[in-house]
Amino acid sequence: MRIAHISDVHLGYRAYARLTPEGVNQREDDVFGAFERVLVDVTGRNVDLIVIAGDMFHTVRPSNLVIQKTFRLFSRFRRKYDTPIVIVGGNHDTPKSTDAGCILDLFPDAFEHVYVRHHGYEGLGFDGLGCRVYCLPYFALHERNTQVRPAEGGGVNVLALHGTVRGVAYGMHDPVQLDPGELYFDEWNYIAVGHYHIRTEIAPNCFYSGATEYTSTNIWEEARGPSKGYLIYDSEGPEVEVHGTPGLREVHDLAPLAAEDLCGEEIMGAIETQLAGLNGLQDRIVRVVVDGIPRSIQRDLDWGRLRELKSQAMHLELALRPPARAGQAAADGVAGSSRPLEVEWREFAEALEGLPRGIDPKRLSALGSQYLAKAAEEEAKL
Ligand SMILES: [Mn+2]
Repeated sequence: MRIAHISDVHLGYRAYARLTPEGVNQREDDVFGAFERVLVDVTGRNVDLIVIAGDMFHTVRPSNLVIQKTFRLFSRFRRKYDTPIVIVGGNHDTPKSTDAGCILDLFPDAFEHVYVRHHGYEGLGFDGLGCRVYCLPYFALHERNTQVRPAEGGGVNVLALHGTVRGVAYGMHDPVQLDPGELYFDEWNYIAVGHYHIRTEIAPNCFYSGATEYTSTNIWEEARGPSKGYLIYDSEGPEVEVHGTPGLREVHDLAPLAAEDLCGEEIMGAIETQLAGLNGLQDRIVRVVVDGIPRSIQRDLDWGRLRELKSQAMHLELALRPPARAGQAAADGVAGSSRPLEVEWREFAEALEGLPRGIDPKRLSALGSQYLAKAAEEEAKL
């Protein structure tokens, strides 16, 4: 059987001031369009089940327009296909308290074969498919009092969860996190994880699919990572399939420009050269980083020209970073000696340069963190 694993769609996400001709925030429209195209793409790939592993909506109270558009989309989909859809509650679309009511509950009420779990850990049986999907929503993480393992018996067992897996997802500050050891990889056929927007392999049968669009608080980090999209688990296939979001808007985080010893005019020249490499700014989201530029030099930049460039792009962000203060590095070193080994490793691994071809720094960093977590676990047993 084949299962599409989608997560972190974030319908209703908004950014920047640009509007569509209809007056809708352009990025909200982009994010909706991305989901729509992903669903169409999925229908062409012979999938038996669709799992949305959390954060289908960006907020617990999406706008009426977002709700209407999502309903129409599900309705168009249901008229043509009866593929079951399992939606797991994420931190963005599930209110903390159950008495607030959850927007996701509208979907199984309105459409057949749509299953929603947003509080509590529960297994859903799909007898016709010979499959069970266990849902571990974000707000069930803290109250899980049983081990997250499938019940005895055959068939395909899938776990769908939304949350931070320690040592794999970075920059997450969730009070409750999962250790990789709590996931019992060997007992599941597949584990579909949502929450971290960057596609990441946790184990060969366990993935963060990553978001379908750039909607995290750090889209530049996402832009440097693997492509946006979704995954397909095939119980007969050799490995998990990666599918990109069709028609995705381009986001570029350009390599930082070193501005030490350059005058304003030279820095402008470097910016122009870098932007020219993009082959047009129109429709793109771009960040230009200028490192080591003193305030006195910032005044010398051609701000008229920069405004013109900004108006050409969907969004152009200019990050001007003043030179590091003398003694800063030494101070970091002192502070560093008392920091956890895991943090030390991550910063070291992510700063490595000139890695051999085919070695992904993110993956290297994640692997090291996994080994550290495993070692800590073993140490705790002694
Ligand atoms: Mn999310």
